[in-house]
Amino acid sequence: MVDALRVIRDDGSTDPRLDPKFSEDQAVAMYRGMSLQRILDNRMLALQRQGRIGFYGPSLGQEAAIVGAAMAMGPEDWIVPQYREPGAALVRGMPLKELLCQLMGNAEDPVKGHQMPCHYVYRKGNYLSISSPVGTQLPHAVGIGWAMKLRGEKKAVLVFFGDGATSTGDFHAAMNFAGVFKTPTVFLCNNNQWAISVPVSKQTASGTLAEKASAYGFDGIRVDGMDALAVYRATRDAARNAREGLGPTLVEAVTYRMGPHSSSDDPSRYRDEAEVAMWQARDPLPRFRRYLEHAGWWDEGREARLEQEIGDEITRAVQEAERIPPPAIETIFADVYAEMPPHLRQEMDAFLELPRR
Ligand SMILES: Cc1ncc(C[n+]2csc(CCOP(=O)(O)OP(=O)(O)O)c2C)c(N)n1
Ligand SMILES: [Mg+2]
Repeated sequence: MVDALRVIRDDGSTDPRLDPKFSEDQAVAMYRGMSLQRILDNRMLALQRQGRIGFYGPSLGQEAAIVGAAMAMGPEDWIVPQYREPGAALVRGMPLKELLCQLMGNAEDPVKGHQMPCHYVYRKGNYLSISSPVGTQLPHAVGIGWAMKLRGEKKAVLVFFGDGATSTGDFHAAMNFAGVFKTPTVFLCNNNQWAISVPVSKQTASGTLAEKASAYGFDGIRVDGMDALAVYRATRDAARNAREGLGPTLVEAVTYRMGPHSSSDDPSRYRDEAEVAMWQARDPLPRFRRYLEHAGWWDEGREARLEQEIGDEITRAVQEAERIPPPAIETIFADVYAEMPPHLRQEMDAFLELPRR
């Protein structure tokens, strides 16, 4: 791997120059966030196979890059997700049940089933709704940052995207605009080596993704994305600079998509198992656990209790969400206009007539 910022060493000790010096509570909260994301992923993939949810996109292997970055942002900042970051929504305080309701598209889904499953939104936590087209969230995030700047607010925006998104026109437009207007944007590229079946080597001829920032006139930094403290450190510093008016930063988190692209994908069709095994040895969870153990904050007992607690929490949320009925038919026609125009009302009335006929 090309040189990347690392904080947690193999033995669980940290680089003293870069260690963010967490308290035990902060460190455990970070591990909890990553474990929640991991256990949730496995449970949701199983739920999808049982036909209880329609679709799921896991983030197996990317927990450090997602939770580490989200925890580095302040409560007033905004998070603009890609589609693999329920872990970041949960960090912002989204209740697990609400997340499950979104996956089921039921009556308590905040977007009433109008979005695809896995397209969470958590307005209270400044967590923007997800856009399916690759890369379109990048100009959105720059626009939000620009608005903050025009209003004189000292806030920052964190935007997540993948290595594949760096090949889109939206990436270049967003990076260029952010550089010229010095918007308070933290570009967090999750370089997980694959864009469905396209490897990163076919995505770019650049040596790294981070170096693309220099063409737009700002800094790019490459971090070990399997090291939550390294991601936290780089994101926290970038967000601080953004709030201080110093402009954007591109953070390339080098990770690996250990699982399938989504519940509709079978990666054994296009990639070598040996590659997966190589990256599994760098799994961000055992890595962080070694850091906790080295600090004297963790043991088998705490691990077992955490797993049990998270498992029970997810079970409760699933049970509660499954009791909620689908959204009312009328909701299909709602939320299009502030006030429903006559032609739409006519369509709705005709539609509601159907079952009666
Ligand atoms: C504009 C557009 N083209 C194609 C797709 C289909 N698609 C969905 S995700 C994806 C790959 C994205 O890869 P990357 O940006 O590396 O993110 P990752 O899935 O690896 O997290 C593609 C091609 C899409 N959603 N939008
Ligand atoms: Mg990718």
